[in-house]
Amino acid sequence: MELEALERYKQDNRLPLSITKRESRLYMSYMYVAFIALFVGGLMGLLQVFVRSGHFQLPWGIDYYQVLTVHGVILALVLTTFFIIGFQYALMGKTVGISERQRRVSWLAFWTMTTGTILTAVTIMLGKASVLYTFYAPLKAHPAFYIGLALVIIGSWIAGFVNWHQLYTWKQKHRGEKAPLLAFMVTINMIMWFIASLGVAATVLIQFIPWSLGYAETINVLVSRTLFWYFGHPLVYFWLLPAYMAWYAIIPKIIGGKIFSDSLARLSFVLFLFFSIPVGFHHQLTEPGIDPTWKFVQVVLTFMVIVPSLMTAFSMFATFEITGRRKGFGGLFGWFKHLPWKDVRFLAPFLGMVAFIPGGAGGIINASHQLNSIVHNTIWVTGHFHLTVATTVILTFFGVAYWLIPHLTGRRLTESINRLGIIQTIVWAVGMLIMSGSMHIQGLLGAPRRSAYSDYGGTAQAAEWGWYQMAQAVGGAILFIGIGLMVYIFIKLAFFAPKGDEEFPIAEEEEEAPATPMWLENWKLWIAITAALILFAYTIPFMDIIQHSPPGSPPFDW
Ligand code: HAS
Ligand code: CU
Repeated sequence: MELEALERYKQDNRLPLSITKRESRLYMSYMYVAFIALFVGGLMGLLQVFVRSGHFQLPWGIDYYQVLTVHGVILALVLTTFFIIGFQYALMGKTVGISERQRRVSWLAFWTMTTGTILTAVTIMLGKASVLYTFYAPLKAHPAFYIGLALVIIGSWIAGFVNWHQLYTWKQKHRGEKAPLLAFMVTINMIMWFIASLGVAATVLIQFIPWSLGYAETINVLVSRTLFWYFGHPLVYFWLLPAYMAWYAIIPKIIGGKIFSDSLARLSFVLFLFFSIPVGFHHQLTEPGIDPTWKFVQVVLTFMVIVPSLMTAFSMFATFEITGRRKGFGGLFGWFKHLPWKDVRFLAPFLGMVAFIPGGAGGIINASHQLNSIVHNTIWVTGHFHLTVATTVILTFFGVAYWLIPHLTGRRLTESINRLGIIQTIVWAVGMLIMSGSMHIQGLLGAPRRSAYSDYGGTAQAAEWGWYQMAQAVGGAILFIGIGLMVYIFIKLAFFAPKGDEEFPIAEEEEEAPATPMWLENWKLWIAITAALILFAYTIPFMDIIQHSPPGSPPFDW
């Protein structure tokens, strides 16, 4: 009873709440699935880089594309979604609390997602869905693959509804107050995710499932790709925004500083909501059948979505500099020295930020129509997303795991685990530098993505790729060591580290910063603007696609 009173006191006074054992179990369940996925997906990655080196063949008749599908689905879709939802739940639990009922419904979300994951994974393992993570039509998978994916999405929606309800419940008790920053951010990310995943749900339910069940003979390829990319681009921001949550609200605490600007952070998230979705055409720039004018419109909107990332970069530098100067480190770059380089909770996300400088620049290259025609469908793009999602996002998630896992399991991040974590971070950064660097160069030399090894009949061009393919294998092998280390650290933090009370770091706002204006929480307006932008960017070209697309394609079955 006393504990309850304490929690109520904390809630009334907007203090971070405690996470109960029962809640921890929920959040940890997501983490277990995420880290199992990391291991399985990482192993597949290792096999791929070996195959592509030209010196290794998969045993027992295993198919390269089957391995590649496991890799993409299990890492890009399963690992990310489970980690994000578990992490976001923890953020909500800590800032606005979770009720008994909300917690119970959250288990429904977990089991729906897990059932979907198992269904999809088994279908791929049986060789019935070697269609890669983008499952482009007319590649056809067994219906269970699509049904499994649909369940993962539906489960994530349930999680989103719970998150919104958590904030709503809190608001009822705190009328007229602004939502805690992290709860605001989670809410935005789940709104964006919900609106975006309607696109993939539509193509899966209306096109893929009936077609794979044999009720429809053909499939409209262009419609399916357009609906997929309507979802596929915001998907990458669904991965990025939780990393930004950690950068804005958690890293400042870890370095002993404060949040540079609460309003700037909120505004950047609102801008992500606006501009993440109406930009899918930048993945279809080389596709015939879409009017170039509308490609241009969506490219312009893509350049808009770069703005909130630049705001984030600005904000990070400001936080680092202000904190350093306050600690008495003067000079032009003296403040840089104060950063806690030996704290893995900082180092891992920091290297993630550094990777986003070339990663984001590569994105701007991709989005430029003329340059896209040089890099599209080459392994450059694979290099790009290994910098963005597999370095920036994942290193930040690892950085979060170092304190979140022990916090949830009542353990401690010991000195020795911290040291191992630093080694892990460096191994990851070096492995990725080699692998992603060689992918970028190889792509510029014309090497294709989404394809197994071939010397293309001994052509001179393919011969040019050789060394880079070897380097790719070296980088990939180093990364696999990184995965081994991370899984070991996870197990240690979850089950074996000494008992303790690890901090859940949430930074406070700068005192001098002006108060955050309440209009930033005008949800209805934000959703209306988002819908208007989507309708503007998609209505006419989509009608055009439906009316003029070529006849549907019969399945290409493995
Ligand atoms: Fe991308 C393809 C454009 C960001 C992921 N992207 C992909 C694919 C994935 C992906 C998975 O326009 C492949 C999909 C497939 O399978 O076909 N991308 C962009 C643009 C951005 C961008 C414009 N991408 C991301 C992020 C991802 C991601 C984030 C995952 C998390 N991308 C494209 C395009 C394609 C594409 C085309 C299609 C290519 C094709 O032809 O197929 C922007 O959001 C980037 C903006 C970011 C910045 C960087 C800001 C820097 C920051 C760090 C600050 C550092 C600090 C550290 C503070 C402008 C915030 C201090 C450092 C010191 C040194 C002191
Ligand atoms: Cu994109």
